[in-house]
Amino acid sequence: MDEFRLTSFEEMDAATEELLETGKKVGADSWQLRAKQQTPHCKFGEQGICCRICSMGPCRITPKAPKGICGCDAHGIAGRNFLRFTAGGAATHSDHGREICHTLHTVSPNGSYRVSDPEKLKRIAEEWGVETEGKDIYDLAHEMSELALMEYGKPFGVSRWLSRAPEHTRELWHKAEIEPRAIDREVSCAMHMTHMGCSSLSEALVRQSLRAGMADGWGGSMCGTEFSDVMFGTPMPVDTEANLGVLEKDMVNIIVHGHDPSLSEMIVNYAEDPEMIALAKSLGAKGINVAGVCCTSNEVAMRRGIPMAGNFLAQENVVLTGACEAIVVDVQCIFPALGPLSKCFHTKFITTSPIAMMPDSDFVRFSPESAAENARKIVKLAVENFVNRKQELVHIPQLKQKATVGYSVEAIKKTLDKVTNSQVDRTGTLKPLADCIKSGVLRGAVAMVGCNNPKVRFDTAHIGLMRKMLANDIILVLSGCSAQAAAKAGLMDKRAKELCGDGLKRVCELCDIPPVLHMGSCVDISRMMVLASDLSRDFGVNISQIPLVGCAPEWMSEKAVSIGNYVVATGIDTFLGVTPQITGSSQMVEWLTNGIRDWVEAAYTFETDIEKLGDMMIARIEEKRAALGI
Ligand code: MSK
Repeated sequence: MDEFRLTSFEEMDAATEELLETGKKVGADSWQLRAKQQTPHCKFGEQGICCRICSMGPCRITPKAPKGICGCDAHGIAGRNFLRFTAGGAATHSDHGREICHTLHTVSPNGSYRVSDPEKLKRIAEEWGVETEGKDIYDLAHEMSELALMEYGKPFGVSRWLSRAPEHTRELWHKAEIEPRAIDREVSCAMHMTHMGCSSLSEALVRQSLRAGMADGWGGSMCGTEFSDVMFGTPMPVDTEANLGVLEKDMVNIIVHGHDPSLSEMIVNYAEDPEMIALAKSLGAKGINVAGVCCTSNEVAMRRGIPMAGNFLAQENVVLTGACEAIVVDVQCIFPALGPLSKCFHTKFITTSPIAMMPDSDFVRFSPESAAENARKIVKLAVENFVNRKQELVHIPQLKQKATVGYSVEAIKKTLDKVTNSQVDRTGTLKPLADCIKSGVLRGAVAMVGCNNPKVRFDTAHIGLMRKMLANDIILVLSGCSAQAAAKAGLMDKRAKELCGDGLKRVCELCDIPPVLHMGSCVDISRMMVLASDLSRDFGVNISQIPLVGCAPEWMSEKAVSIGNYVVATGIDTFLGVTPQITGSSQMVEWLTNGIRDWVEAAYTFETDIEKLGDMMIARIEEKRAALGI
């Protein structure tokens, strides 16, 4: 076995520099260049005190002009902006979840989509009080998809998924009036509240921000995750590889990018079709290689072992290799820059959703009803493009690491069952994990999530913080682009246990796991909410008392704010390495970093110095331990 070592930042930067050199030869633009052109950023925007909500303005708050034309102050403006930001994220994740529910409605035994995990479907049905006895599994799937779709617009009641949370947490939500009602209602209500002449009270705007976030994490995202598992399988540990070196010089490379597994699953199926492989071979390729970028990558990696080419800020790099026949995208986190960039190479930039249409792309409209036909067409387009590759532009950086991914909550419990649970008859629980934390073998856990952001040197905050946690015997669960950062660097290789403190290393050896556990895409942070809820029960304490914190060190998107809001609202202190655009309002800063603690027993910490951020996270974990007397 080759010797294990992490890929360094210097190696990654050098690889990017080489690719940018190729880019210069063909006149390509890059995010690095555009980020330079956009700095310094507008101070009003950065502090959240520019209001564009009506056409009397835009109004900007300054010492000389402390109120907008309507009289709204900095607190109201920053608060409204924060709530709209959250609503954007909640809408996005939740609409993804809705698409998945619609896809579930199309399942049939001989169709493009089938039920892969009937047991999970039955479990959810029972949770929702739906009779399963003697019911055909496809009839049940259709019934459940209709019920799930009703979650988006039901006139009365609160989200069905809330029943998964411990009673204490549910009581807090009820008292704070942040239980999400229908998913769409919370987004709609956020837009209503922020319309000119509605809410300008920071407290009310923060409260709805948490509620809209909850509609995402305990609503739309949970629909997306759970019903994706039903259709495509609940992730279980699987080996894969990560970083740009997963692209193959002699093969047709198809990159899937975005978030929705309905498309990527079908692309993977057709890339394995003997007819397509024969076509590729007839055109001089050795075969077809599918790799992923961003959360689509997480989806197909953890269910199919498809390699991960890169995370958010690596998306242009895959095209710059000159070896990408097609970059096929669905929705979210896709740079519009990919169109013009692809035109500098032979790459086909294929958009597939009316929700994410972009210039300079080939649009192949994808729908669950015609999924097979669409996917076949896309794979064929990519394969036929192989002959157009310009060999003189091909340069694939040889950076690649092994990774074990696919730790759903079910997979974590199964892993524990194999090691310890079965011996003491407590299968299906997280009790061994709770015991490890109580005894101090593990000091605690961190849920690290989120994107990349050009404001932070690419991946350094993710990796720096992860290494610090591991050395301090703190286990990590990861999702989204944070998970890919870890995989690219080598932290999802089981041999990375060598970087851990003695306690965590022992746990990794016993359980045969990497020290950072891949839990999926950004929608799958809902899995972490279920994990925290189950851990709270098995630990015998409230979620907020568990030595567990959340962290998004390089976040950038509206979705990330929505996520942050539901993680905090669930009782998990959350640490951000990029400050949200609210600092123009002392009230907003106070509410988010302190005030909300009275409602949900957790709050945010913002700190851009990553060393300090890590120290604060460890200190918080240790405080929680001390409070429990462990
Ligand atoms: S893809 S939201 S850059 S995690 Fe989910 Fe990555 Fe952030 Fe998009």
